Amino acid sequence: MKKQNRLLVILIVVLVIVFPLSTMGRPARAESLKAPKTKTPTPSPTPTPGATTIGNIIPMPVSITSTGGSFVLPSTADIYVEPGTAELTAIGQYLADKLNPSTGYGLQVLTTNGAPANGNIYLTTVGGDPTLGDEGYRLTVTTNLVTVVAYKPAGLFRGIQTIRQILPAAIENSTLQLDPWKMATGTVRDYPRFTWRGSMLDVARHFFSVTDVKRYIDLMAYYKLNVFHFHLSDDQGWRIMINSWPNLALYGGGTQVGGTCSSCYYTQAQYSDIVAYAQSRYITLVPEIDMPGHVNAALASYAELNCNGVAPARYTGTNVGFSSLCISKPITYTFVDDVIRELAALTPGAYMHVGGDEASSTTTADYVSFVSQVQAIVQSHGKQMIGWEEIAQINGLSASSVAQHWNTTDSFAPTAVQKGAKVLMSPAHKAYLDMKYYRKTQLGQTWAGLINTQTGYEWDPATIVSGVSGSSISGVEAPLWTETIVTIEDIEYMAYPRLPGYAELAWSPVTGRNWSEYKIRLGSHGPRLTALGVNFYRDTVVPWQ
Ligand code: TNX
Repeated sequence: MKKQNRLLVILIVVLVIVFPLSTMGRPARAESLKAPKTKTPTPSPTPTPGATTIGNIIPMPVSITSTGGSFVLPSTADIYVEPGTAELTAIGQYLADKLNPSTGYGLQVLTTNGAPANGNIYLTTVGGDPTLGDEGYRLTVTTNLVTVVAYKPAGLFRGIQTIRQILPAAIENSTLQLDPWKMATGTVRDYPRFTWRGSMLDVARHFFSVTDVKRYIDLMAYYKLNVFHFHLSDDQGWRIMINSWPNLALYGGGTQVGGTCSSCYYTQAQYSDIVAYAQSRYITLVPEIDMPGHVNAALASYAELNCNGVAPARYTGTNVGFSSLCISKPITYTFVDDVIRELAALTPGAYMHVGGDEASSTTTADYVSFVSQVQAIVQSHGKQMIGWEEIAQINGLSASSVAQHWNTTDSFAPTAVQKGAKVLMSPAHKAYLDMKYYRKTQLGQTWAGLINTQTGYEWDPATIVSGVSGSSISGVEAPLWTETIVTIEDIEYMAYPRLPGYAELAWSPVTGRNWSEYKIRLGSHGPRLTALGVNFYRDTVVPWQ
């Protein structure tokens, strides 16, 4: 007997002793007959030559243990969930939809009680560890089975992104690719550092279709982001139909930076479709109606909202800080109440973003009076207020309100914390996706500085503002303002590769995080982003594969 064959026989004997036949589940499929079904993850006894370790996951997981073997997804594989869980079936289907185009395996979502036969993927909340939280998960890859266990469905969804990332990059192609689909064996134990890990998209300066918005959301999901902040109104356009004030969309939605824009708003049905799309990716949508400044589109749509009763022309430039709602007029608050009421009814998430930035044509006294009333309106509709950090100036700032830090100095972030509110970190010189990478970058702005991929990554949300740390930080958000951004390709160019870095700042433990290691991991995502069709910027500080 050849040495190799002898080893194989010894191995089979050892396996039969360790796993008696009576404990085996229903018959395993042909390609995995030799291997026992494992209920408890155990290190692979047969390291496969050439097998790698589990790596190159963004955001970096809390802990990874590699066991040196490999799992090869067989063509017969399916995805198993516990019966009676429509939500888990939907999560399984999301994974199937990601894996089927490139593998051609036609993975189906089937139900099981307990672990399925070898050669499958198993997603379960049975035995999920509550200490890992709502988004935590444990992924175990043995030579036989891929298992994600999570306390909540959201954790399974996050774990699925890890499965995608430890498969070969070609898995993300939308057309049939060559197998084998090999994954390194081991265990990933993971949960997020912050509960708010977001990105904002400005659809007011330039309008983007429902398809584009969904594309943005789906790419966010790949990096485990969980909040989509939707900047729906600004001087240049109003993008959501409000039934009680229809001209906001019908007239105010007719312009964008540079000129007119035909029907550039979302119907309420389209908005709800986007909300549901985000929700199915465990991403909470936070709508923003910017006020009392950044309201020229609204003022142009309704003369009565202006202090002088005269509607200004619509605006298609890029200046900021010139418009304001009329703080002293009662109809202003009827308007705010109607808008927030309609939006709150369409929005399952807890937060309403009310803007509040750059209200330089409003006096501080008026600003404070206005935002105080807006906070009460938001709360009367059962929601919590979030606004840009200037909102921290109001006297009765609720502990449930959130101030979004965006200035390049500490600004009002410390004030918000002193008043017991939380701060969301979006410092413009670190986290603004509309800042140019380099002086010569064709798109974007420079007012907050140049932000290459390294600058965007090398900061910590817990130390960026003095005195604002620990539990007073709700998380990290990277806003993409679109004065210079016109197409989805532009969006992708500015967001990638920086957004994965912000996702890591928001998810991964700070200890052990460093650019020299991250840039290599990010470089390994080049083929993934290519397979996903992302128009990413090949920043030369990253060693792209
Ligand atoms: C500042 S950041 C703004 C936006 C602009 C952006 C451009 C903030 C709260 N306001 O109105 O679009 O700069 O970078």
